Formats: sequence, C-alpha cells, structure tokens
Amino acid sequence: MSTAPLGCKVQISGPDRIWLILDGDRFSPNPAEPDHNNFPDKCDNHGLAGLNVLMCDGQVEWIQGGMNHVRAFEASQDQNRTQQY
Ligand SMILES: [Ca+2]
Repeated sequence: MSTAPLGCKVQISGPDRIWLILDGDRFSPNPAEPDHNNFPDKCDNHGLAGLNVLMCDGQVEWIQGGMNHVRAFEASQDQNRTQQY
C-alpha cells in the first residue's frame, strides 16, 4: 500500500464534497474482525462495498469502499490518511 500523500493540502473542497452524516457504521460483533470508525467494514450496513453520505449541500452520494472511500473522506476532512484499513 502506498503511503504517498493524497494531495489534499492543495484542494479546496466545496459543500458538495464535505460530509455531514454517513450511514450504518456499526461495531463489529466479532473481535477477530475489528471495525473501523467512519470506514466501510464487513459489519457495516453495506459491508465493504461502501456507504451513503449526506453532503453539506444536501445531496446524498454513494461512496464506494476501499481507497475511493479514503480519497473522498480526506477531501472532506483531511486527517492525513493515505491508505485503507
Ligand atoms: Ca466501520
């Protein structure tokens, strides 16, 4: 996995890319498969496939899991992540 920066420092995200609410981020019932906060896991509403996100402009968008999710999350609220779990 790459640990290269995603380039968020030079991006200006508008309300259509800023997340307000995301769906079904649950606690894992299985300690062998831990969950990750604000990331699609097997135990979440849509599993590893992704999640629905309410954006700041009022639209709801499907965000596919994996690195697509990491890029979209970082564009919304840069936490300096560079890879998925
Ligand atoms: Ca999760």
